[in-house]
Amino acid sequence: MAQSPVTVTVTGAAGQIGYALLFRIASGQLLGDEVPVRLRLLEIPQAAKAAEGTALELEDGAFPLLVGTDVYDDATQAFAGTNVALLVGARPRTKGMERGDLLEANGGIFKPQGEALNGAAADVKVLVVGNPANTNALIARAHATDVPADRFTAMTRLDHNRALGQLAAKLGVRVGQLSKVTVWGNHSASQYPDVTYAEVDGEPVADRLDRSWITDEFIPRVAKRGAEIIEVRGASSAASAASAAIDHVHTWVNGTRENDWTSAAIVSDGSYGVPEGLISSFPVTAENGRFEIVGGLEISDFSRERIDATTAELAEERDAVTELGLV
Ligand code: NAX
Repeated sequence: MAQSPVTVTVTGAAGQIGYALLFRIASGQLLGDEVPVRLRLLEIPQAAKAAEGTALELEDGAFPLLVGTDVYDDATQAFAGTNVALLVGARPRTKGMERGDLLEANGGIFKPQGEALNGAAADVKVLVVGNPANTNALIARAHATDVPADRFTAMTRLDHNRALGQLAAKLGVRVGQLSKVTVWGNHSASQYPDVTYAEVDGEPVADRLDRSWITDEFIPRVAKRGAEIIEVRGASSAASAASAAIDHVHTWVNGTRENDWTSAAIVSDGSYGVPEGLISSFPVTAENGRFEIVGGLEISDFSRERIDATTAELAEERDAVTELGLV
């Protein structure tokens, strides 16, 4: 029997990540090459026409799995009955903007989108990409009272993929040979990319990596890679961010490899000293459409210090949006 179409809503659809993302979803890379997809593009009214243009191009792509594309400037309509919600559109920090202003401006986006997500399908999965991603996810979750907490995630898969890329280059192996790399915490420069448990072809590699490379090169390079891309490319990461969003949802739906894990920011259950309710990146496995935090990892003092620092930043952001009445 033919599978019924899955509805995927992408916000910020006319932006640069949206443009890189939509064609990959339409080609079947998000959910699998046998799953028909119906796309919904949500934009602000000023950018809806550009999104209409992308919808025309999607039609011209003649994607066998694409059932159709609709453009909206209203979140309630765009999320009604949706199965996968990719929240990419956000308010960037502009010159002179304080952190509080940024959080408030994004609260103005993610609060109503959270409310609108109450009308999504019972199985909805939400990925927040728009920055500050973890805290925007926290805001949306607080207002989507009908949606179970475990459906809210924020994207640290790009950081995870960046960590894999750097480690593979250092060891002279393919990314596919690597497993058990983790990114902890916030999608910000405070994140902690962790190679303590990393393996190549199932063999631990921590002993082959000297501490100064980890501390002085690997961690800062991964954590500040976004700035490096802007410096070199002249624009922020787009195709790699879209690729990571595809990976995140594909893993969530289809599961992680055996003897491996990935990184995703999910609602903390209190594991590893991360306060319950914070949306923080953990090592996670996925099975039957659910993420689960990898339990029982021994945390060294070196790691503890870094996990605590990024967790403290997330707690500060949560406190700031609580004060602003956004959660
Ligand atoms: P762009 O500025 O190219 O596009 C953003 C789009 O969002 C615009 O078309 C805008 O009209 C739309 N938008 C704004 N408010 C909206 C709303 N209320 N509803 C629907 N659409 C709305 O940004 P782009 O480069 O595509 O980046 C999008 C977001 O991803 C940014 O917040 C960016 O910081 C964030 N990123 C997150 C990453 C992550 O790993 N979590 C990495 C890449 C990226 O930096």
